[in-house]
Amino acid sequence: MSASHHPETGGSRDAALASASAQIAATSRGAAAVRAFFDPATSTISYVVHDPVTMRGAVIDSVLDYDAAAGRTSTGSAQAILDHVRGEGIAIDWLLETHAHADHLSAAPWLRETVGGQIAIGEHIREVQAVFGEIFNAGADFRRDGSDFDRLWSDGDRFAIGALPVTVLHVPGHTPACVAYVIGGAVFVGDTMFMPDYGSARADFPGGDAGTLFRSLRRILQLPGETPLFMCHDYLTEERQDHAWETTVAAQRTANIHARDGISEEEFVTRRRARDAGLAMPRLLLPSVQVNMRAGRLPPAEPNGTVYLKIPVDRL
Ligand SMILES: N[C@@H](CCC(=O)N[C@@H](CS)C(=O)NCC(=O)O)C(=O)O
Ligand SMILES: [Fe+2]
Repeated sequence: MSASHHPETGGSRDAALASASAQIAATSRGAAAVRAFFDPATSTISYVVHDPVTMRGAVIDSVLDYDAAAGRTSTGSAQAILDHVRGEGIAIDWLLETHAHADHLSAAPWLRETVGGQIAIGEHIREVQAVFGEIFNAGADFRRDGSDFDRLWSDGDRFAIGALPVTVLHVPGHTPACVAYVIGGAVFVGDTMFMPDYGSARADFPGGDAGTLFRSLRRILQLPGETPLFMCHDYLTEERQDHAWETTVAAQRTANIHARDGISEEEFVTRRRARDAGLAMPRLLLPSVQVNMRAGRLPPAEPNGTVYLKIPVDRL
């Protein structure tokens, strides 16, 4: 990654951001069809985005349902995505992950089998694989070079979904590998910011960093004010009991409780660290990470044909 692409440098020398801004300005409103799928078990929002002209599409951050007590996976959430894709007649080219999720298993491999598409994530997934490969004592058969994924993105990478241009922004902080997808005129922000009244994602996972998260989040907020932003989670607030996942750059700059205009990096970091100190680990952290670091595939079955997930004791 060149210095001019690095999120920390920001400002006018940020070529990837300039490219994303130009793309947004050149895209007519509503060019991308967006359908959201809310998973109540993990408060995750998955998206199907497609180009209504060519009917090519992408799935972002799909969920494989997991009953931790029973050790059982199921595909109700992913089936809803599949039904939408088939019902609309969308040809899926991409199964996009914003990061290696720590709270749910990805359904990307199941969707790859059923609707097709290539599984893609940010190139810094290698750092996540190195850290968690060691924590899970994953052994030599676990490849830590990102090659379990079909495609790894660098900051500023561009591709297309049908006629919709896409720019990838590396937005680390919540995890080292987080990316945001600028698709046509909208941004799928992953776990960077949440709705204005909830603020931001936690930054206390291995490889996470609050200052880095602040710079990533503020980088996205340099995009044009009217740009729609789609969240990856919504956990509600005391005042708001209806789930919401869409806002704009301008709304975040005015009202985000952690990172609106005028809040310094130092203030953000102090507040973020204080909040993170009181958060419990996500309920599905251990099952999720050991699966998602393998691009959503389960570990290999043991000789009796059963797949086992590991629980590292007293490690986290
Ligand atoms: N209670 C949820 C929490 C999940 C969680 O920690 N989510 C991350 C994103 S992966 C986060 O940033 N949470 C912010 C917060 O809980 O305030 C669970 O157990 O799944
Ligand atoms: Fe996350």
